[in-house]
Amino acid sequence: MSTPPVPASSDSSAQWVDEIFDGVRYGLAGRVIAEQQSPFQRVTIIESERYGKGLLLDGCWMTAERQERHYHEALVHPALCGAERIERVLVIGGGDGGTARECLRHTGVQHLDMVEIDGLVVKWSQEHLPSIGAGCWSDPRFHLTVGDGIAWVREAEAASYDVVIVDGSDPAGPAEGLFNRAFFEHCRRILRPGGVFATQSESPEAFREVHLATVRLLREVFGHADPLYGWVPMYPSGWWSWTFAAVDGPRYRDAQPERAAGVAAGCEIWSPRWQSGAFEAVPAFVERALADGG
Ligand code: SPD
Repeated sequence: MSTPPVPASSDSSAQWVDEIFDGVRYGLAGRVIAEQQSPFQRVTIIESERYGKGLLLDGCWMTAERQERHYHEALVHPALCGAERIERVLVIGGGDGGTARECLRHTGVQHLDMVEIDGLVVKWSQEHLPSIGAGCWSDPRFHLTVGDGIAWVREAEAASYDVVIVDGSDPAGPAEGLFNRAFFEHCRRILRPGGVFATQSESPEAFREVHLATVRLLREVFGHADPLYGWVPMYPSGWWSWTFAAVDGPRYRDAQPERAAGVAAGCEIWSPRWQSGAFEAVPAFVERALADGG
């Protein structure tokens, strides 16, 4: 039986805007304010009641003004506080600017390349979500290339970055190639000794197999890789992960105090204490699956 649409609130223009995944809806009350098919994906900007303006790609939640810190702080600071040096940073994806913004809060970063495939994501993030990228767009250390991040990594010189961060969407469409062995091997090749790699690694609940496969593969390619668990309430299941990898040991697990002190006061979620707990919060089923190799 079909049910009539339910107004999201007393504001008659508000509707539910949902990501529908595996029989579950993850929705915000709000309204679509811009939508367009780019050469790569459907880009949607909404104005939500609870979390401010937000971005969806192909109907999947990417970010929102009043929730993005859960995601960007968790992705960036374990890497930037763990690498031996942080002069040169590469961000693949990240077109809303939030990852670059958090990286550039570290004064030790001298040069940041960001390679985002979809120019419309950058343009609309600058226009509609300016608080997310904030000062990154005009920071002289920031260098944006609208292009293919997979090709960039393939063509980059060996040992040319201290930190490589992948801020992509789910492994379908333009982000599919950001989860495979060849891509991770190039990321390892372009890291300097003492470098750290970081990627969003999906939900241990909603994307269980992708999550496990990503952690296993990163361990094989880098030698050391560990997932960190947190929450992004608008994403499928709300339970999210980021995985960090390094060649010379799990240096991403312990935040260097001086670097941490430089950014912690400006964080909403991340702190060295939160990070320690989040690396320890490995669900039992993940621990078993990774130990079994099964
Ligand atoms: N299922 C959503 C995964 C999205 C990861 N990237 C978000 C982009 C935020 N900068």
